[in-house]
Amino acid sequence: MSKEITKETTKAIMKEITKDQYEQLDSSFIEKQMTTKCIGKKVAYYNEVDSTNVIAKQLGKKPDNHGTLVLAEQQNAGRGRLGRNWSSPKGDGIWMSLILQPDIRIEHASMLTLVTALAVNQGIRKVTGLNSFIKWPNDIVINGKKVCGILTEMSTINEKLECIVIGIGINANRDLFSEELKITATSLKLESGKEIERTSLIAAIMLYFESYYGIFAKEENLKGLIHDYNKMLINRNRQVKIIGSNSEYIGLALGINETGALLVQTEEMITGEKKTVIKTVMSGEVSVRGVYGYV
Ligand code: BT5
Repeated sequence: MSKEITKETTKAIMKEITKDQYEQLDSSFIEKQMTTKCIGKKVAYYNEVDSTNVIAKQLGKKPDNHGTLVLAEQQNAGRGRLGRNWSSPKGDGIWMSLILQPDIRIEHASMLTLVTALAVNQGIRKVTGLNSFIKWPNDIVINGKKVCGILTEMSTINEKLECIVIGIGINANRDLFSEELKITATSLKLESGKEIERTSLIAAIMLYFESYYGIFAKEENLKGLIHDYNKMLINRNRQVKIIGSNSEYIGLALGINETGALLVQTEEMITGEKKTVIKTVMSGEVSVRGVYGYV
């Protein structure tokens, strides 16, 4: 049965067409925009993938892919941390994974999430002028809502590091979120009222990353980045709820230490007395929430 073409259906079709005319990403154009020495100099672009992190891990098995950036227009099975989903529709996001094949100790790899958060945050500020902040350890937030998430994974062979993959998901020009997501998520376009040129943002983030990564790699810690990171940390000097798998507690977030752990001041009963203690919270083990909301 054919459907009657009404004003409403025409409007809906036009909306679909416009939605499809997004700024198409182009790997050779992005490579030309890159002003880095190595990071993001090679770009592997895909129209549609399950997850750029999965592709990046496969490419990371081949040597000479240190710094290669995997980009996709759409992810059908985008991944968050701890088995969660990452919503990655076509055309209006930046879904990318950076491959690193560094000579660092395995236990230091998780610090790269924080190095990346700093780079993404600075890139967003530079290109959009928005006041973005870092929500420890892996989110970038604007006005209390999440605009970017980072997922660092690695592959090892015989306990030796094969590659590290840093997945970065940014809601760039997205207009709509599901009822559930719109409570905590936003996009750069919704916050700035302007369409974002994704290529410029990708290039800016890679440039910041290369510089911060160089500082991290000297001693394989965050000593040289703590000051900048803590300045951008939205949780700093705020009450946070630390949610572990078996317990949760509230405390005052003080900032990170040089291993990237969050220092949280709280009170505990020790031998019958209430004492102020500073807890060292490691990423991967917990979720952090504001006491009254997401941040
Ligand atoms: C993250 O996990 O924030 C890491 C997200 C990493 C995504 C990138 S995209 C490129 C690369 N390839 C992948 O497959 N992944 C990486 P987590 O902290 O666990 O947050 C996940 C939670 O964020 C979900 O449970 C939702 O509540 C929410 N969420 C899902 N999609 C979102 C979106 N597009 N924007 C904001 N929040 C979202």
